[in-house]
Amino acid sequence: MFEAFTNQPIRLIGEDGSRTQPFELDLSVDELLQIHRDMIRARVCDERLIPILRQGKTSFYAQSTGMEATQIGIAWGVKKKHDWFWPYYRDNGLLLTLGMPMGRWIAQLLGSNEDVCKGRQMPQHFSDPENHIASICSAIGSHIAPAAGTAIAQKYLGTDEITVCTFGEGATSEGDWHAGVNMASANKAPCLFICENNQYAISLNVKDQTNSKNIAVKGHAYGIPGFYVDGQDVLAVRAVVKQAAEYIRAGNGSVLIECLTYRIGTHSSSDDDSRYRSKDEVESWRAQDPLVRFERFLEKEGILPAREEIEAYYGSVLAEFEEALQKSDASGYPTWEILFDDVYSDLPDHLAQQALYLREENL
Ligand SMILES: Cc1ncc(C[n+]2csc(CCOP(=O)(O)OP(=O)(O)O)c2C)c(N)n1
Repeated sequence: MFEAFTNQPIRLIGEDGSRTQPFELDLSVDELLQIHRDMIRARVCDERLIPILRQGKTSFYAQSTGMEATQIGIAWGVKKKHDWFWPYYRDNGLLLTLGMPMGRWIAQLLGSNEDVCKGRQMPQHFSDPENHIASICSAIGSHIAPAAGTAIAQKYLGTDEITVCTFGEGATSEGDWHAGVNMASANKAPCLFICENNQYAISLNVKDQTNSKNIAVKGHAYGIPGFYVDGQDVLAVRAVVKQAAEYIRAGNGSVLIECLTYRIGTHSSSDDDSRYRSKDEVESWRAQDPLVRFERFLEKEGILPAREEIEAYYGSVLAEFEEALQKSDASGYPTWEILFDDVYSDLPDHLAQQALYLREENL
């Protein structure tokens, strides 16, 4: 059992890949290797999306390199296609590991005809009802209260689903965050709030974001447990998320988890990070790569695949990416006419007239 409100982040694997404490591994070798592949898949896609952005195929992207242990650990601690998710725009590893097809994500980034929203959401504001992933909200913190509402509905309906809501540490300074966490807690709603603390809200360092010792302690204010976890340790994140999910499913109300991680890339495609952090700092975190740490662990356990096998997997993910990209691009792009679709079952007269006008103008 992990304790809430620890002073140090909960950790199972050290930098060198060895166990920091004795623990029983409740994952098979196949599962451990799948976690490794999930981390690689997230990393490859993230790196591949930068040139896609520079080629102008999409106009916005939020990188997640360095945050794979947090995001893949979360996905492995919950019940996929069962629990419901209110993620945020940087959750690339989470969406892929929850089962959202890569092609569906790429179509959303491109806004092509294959996109479920046909380009009517901002790029990287994905959704995937099939995998219980709600649409991304651009206004920071604005998805916390809807997540609390989802959890209250789950309790009311008597399901054994839980709601998982992720956000950056910047979101915890928004009024919406406090209202939402309070609402979930006061209703003893089955809601798991997870802060992916990557230490910067655009240019603002977490130390200037809050005077609290960390984010997890904010659980005290709402009477819910707050767990402080090493977000570079995929097994620790998965184990704490799993324990919290079981506690919530047993009817104990909400939980807050903070995963301490780092954003290696820039905040978004329109950010110059040299204005607010040093190269040395970025390099020191690059040296604490969660993927490398997990590989060291697998090596110590004697189950790390041969380098050629790992390289082959990188290649297969790249091939999957290129195929999905080409397929999405080839599906074409929506015209203005979709503006009038999917909102009303019977288009009101004034909109029908506007559509007619645009068609006559041959726009
Ligand atoms: C209500 C609101 N205020 C400001 C912004 C502009 N904004 C976009 S992302 C961001 C930083 C969010 O930081 P954090 O929650 O820590 O997540 P991160 O991007 O670091 O993963 C801000 C301030 C916004 N989208 N919404």
